[in-house]
This record gives sequence, structure tokens and C-alpha cells, in this order.
Amino acid sequence: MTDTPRLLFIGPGMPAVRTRLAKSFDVVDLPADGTEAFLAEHGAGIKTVATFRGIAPDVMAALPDLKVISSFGVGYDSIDANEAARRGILVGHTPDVLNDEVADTTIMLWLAASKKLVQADAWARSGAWEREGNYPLTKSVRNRTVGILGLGRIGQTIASMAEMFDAKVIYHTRTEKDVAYTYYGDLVEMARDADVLVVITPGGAATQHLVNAEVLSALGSEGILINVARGSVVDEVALIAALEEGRLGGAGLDVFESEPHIPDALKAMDNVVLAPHIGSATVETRDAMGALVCENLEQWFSGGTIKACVPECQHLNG
Ligand code: A2R
Repeated sequence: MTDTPRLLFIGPGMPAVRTRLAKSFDVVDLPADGTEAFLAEHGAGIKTVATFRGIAPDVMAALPDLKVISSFGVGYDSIDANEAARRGILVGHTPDVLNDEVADTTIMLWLAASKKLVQADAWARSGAWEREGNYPLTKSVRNRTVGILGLGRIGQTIASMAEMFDAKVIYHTRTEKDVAYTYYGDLVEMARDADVLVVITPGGAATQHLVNAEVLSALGSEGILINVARGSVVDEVALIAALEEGRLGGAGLDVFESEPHIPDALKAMDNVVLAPHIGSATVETRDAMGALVCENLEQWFSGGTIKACVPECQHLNG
């Protein structure tokens, strides 16, 4: 296997992806224990990485010959892309193929939170319907103002789906987009005008706690927060306080600050719908994401460029 580039597989990941990569690469797995000793012995010579959980700075530093990292998922906040770019390393990710799936999950969380599906399900199962009668009325999701924080690939897909519910879509990003929706340069102002606030920015330092106590209070006692981005974008302590004090109406959460840990306070609230980071988690979409992880590496193998490169490294991509 001397002419075959060595590939470090950082899992746990999809077996089908590992099998496909093994056709073009000499695949070695990053061990869960003894990583340092493993990298000291095998780090030199590894040119490619496929990862399902980012790459720690010490692992990247221990790979002096690294040329390309192919990461599963569109978000890459667990990879130091600026450091990769500085070292001339390409970073690939899996954008676009998950837009519809994450948007579907977003709408599901919004509808479930607003129409209280989880509580209604419990009501039906417990026999309360027979004992106490009809479930209390909820508020319609029609004709709401939906504020989208982060109007990128996924955010725009969510916006079009929200329009199917007769929503007025408004948005906040750092730069105004060429779209028909109303732009807000100020997130608090947008939250004040929104009935529903959907968070779909990247994670990382630049968006840390962008949704803070002020934003949540502005969204208000009837407002609903939906977070399908990263747990880090929302100040979870402030979120719990706002929900407990009735300053925020409800939430649909797919992501949390310390996954897989979910604070007990959130678990105890009946105005919150919780999901275990399932935004893109269907067989079909995960297959498409896995295929793109492979395509990025296979394209690099045959021509030195990758198919879906993160912006920080785009200047290196051919
Ligand atoms: O700010 P802009 O003009 O670069 O717009 C981007 C926006 N965004 C932000 N908005 C407000 N404050 C920020 N600090 C900030 N940083 C970024 O988020 C853009 O409209 C959007 C990101 O869009 P895309 O790069 O197309 O990402 P995509 O594919 O929609 O995925 C979003 C995230 C992933 O990074 C994962 O964390 C999650 O969805 O699955």
C-alpha cells in the first residue's frame, strides 16, 4: 500500500464511509485511548483525515504532512479552519445536502412547540382525554412573524418552508442579503418583532451566546425559540431563566451547550420540546453527507482539489 495515501479516520463514523474510503486510501483509525503515542508513531506520513467529530488542535499539530481534512456535517466549529488554512491544509465539509432535512426538523420543532404535540401526546396516552375531556386550545402557527438568525443555505430553506405557513419572514445576519425578506441589523429589534426566532448560524466563538437574556426577553412571553444551529449560540442559563420566569413562551431545541447533557431544568419544563441533535439525522440525508465526505477526498486524490471547501481554505482549492 506504499502509493496509497494514509488516511486517519476519526470516528465513530459510518461504516459505509470507512469501507468506501478504504478503496482509495490506507485507512487507520484514531484510537480512543493512547492517541498521543499512536500519533507519535504514525502521525508523520498521514496526508488525509476523514472526521465525524472535528479534529482536536493537538491531533492536527501531530500530523505534519496533513493536506486535507474531510469533515462530516456542514458546521465545522470543532476544526480550527484558520490554522488549517495557515498550514495549507484544505478543509472539506458537507453543505447543501442537508438543507431540506434540517429545515424539515426546524418546522417540526416549531409546530410541535406551538401546537404542544408532546404534551398532547402525553395527555392522550395517560387517559386524561377520557377523564378530563378535550386538550386545551393552542395558538395557530399561521400568519406569524418568523425571525431567522442566519439566512444562509439552511436558513433560506427554512424561510421558504415558513412561507408555506403564511409567515412573514424577517432575518438578521452580519451582512444584508439580496432577498425579499426584511433585514434587521439589530438582533434584539428583530426578536421584538418576531413571534418565532429560528437560530441557524454556525457555532464557534463569533456566535457564542448571540442569543442572550436581552434577545430572549425581546422575543417575549408569547415567543418561541427554535435552535437548530449549535448549543453555543444560545446562552442556556439565560434561556432556562427566561422560560422559568415566563419572559419567553416556549422553545424547540435540537442542540445544547454540553451535548449529550441536557440540563434537568429544561427536561422538567412542559413548554419545551427537546430533540437529541437530530436535525439532519435520517438515513437518506446521512448517506448523502457520508457520500460527500468520500467525494471530497476522492476528488483530492485524483486532482488535488475538493468538492465542498470551507470559505477559510477556498483560496487553496485549485
Ligand atoms: O453573517 P453573514 O452575512 O455571514 O450570514 C451568515 C450568518 N452568520 C451570522 N449571522 C449573525 N451573526 C453572526 N455572527 C453570524 N455568523 C454567520 O449565518 C449566513 O447567513 C448564515 C450561515 O449560513 P451558511 O454558511 O450558508 O451555513 P448553513 O449551511 O446554512 O449552515 C448553518 C449552520 C452550520 O454551521 C451548523 O452549525 C448548523 O447550521 O447545522
